[in-house]
Amino acid sequence: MVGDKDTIYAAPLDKMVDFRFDERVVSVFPDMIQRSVPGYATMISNIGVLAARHVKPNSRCYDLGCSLGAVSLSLRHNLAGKDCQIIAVDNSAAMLDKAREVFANDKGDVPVELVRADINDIDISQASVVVMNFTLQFIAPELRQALIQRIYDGLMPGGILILSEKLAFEDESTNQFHIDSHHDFKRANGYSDMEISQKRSALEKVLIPETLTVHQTRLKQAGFVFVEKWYQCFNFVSMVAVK
Ligand code: GEK
Repeated sequence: MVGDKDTIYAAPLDKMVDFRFDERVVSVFPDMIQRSVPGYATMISNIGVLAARHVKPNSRCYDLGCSLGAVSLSLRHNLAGKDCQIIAVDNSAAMLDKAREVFANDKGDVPVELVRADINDIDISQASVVVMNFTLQFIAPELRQALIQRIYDGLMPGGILILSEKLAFEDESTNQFHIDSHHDFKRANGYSDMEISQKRSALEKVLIPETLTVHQTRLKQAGFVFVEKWYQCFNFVSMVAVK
């Protein structure tokens, strides 16, 4: 996937507005996420690998908060011939319009349905794989347990949830270590100190990270029998939970 270079926060902004997934973000999204999330490409390709082991015949695979469909593409290319269907959901019209173009140019044969909806409202059923790749962090914390429970309830026995999140750490020095390392990663990828700081302010009330313990406890409380962190780079983690 190609797009423009992310320069959204490159010039000083008079007024800081909360981050939104609008047309401007969509046009730079592949560049933005690649330069902002350490390990993004590794996570995307291995989500397909993990899914291939756990997918079941005649089942659905959900990509919740699909953005431009990177996870769905990875699923599609790893699940050929597996008798499943992919349902990719996002509530940003701008994201889904662009995602439609992405899938129109993709040759995979696993059916993909793109749905514009709030993931808190959709039906989840007959699922063998559910992926939330950096989406739960944008859901209001008080709604998170109910969403994880609906995912658990909609999964077949043995089905999996892959959950990737930006983490917070209880211990202040550990937290600071990861924040500083992440900012170094962004600097190494060409973002200026001003871009890093303006983006941080824009995300402050929108992206609410939690600790690994909070995530693990929530997943166990929903009923998942196996919960494992399979990837971490700095404060970015991906977990797998098996029903
Ligand atoms: C990737 N998974 O490339 N309902 C539906 N979609 C939502 C909601 C909601 N309530 N809240 C946020 N979103 C992708 C990256 S980005 C992560 C996911 C990031 C959507 C939002 O519109 C956006 O497209 C996505 O969740 C989060 O692997 O940009 O850091």
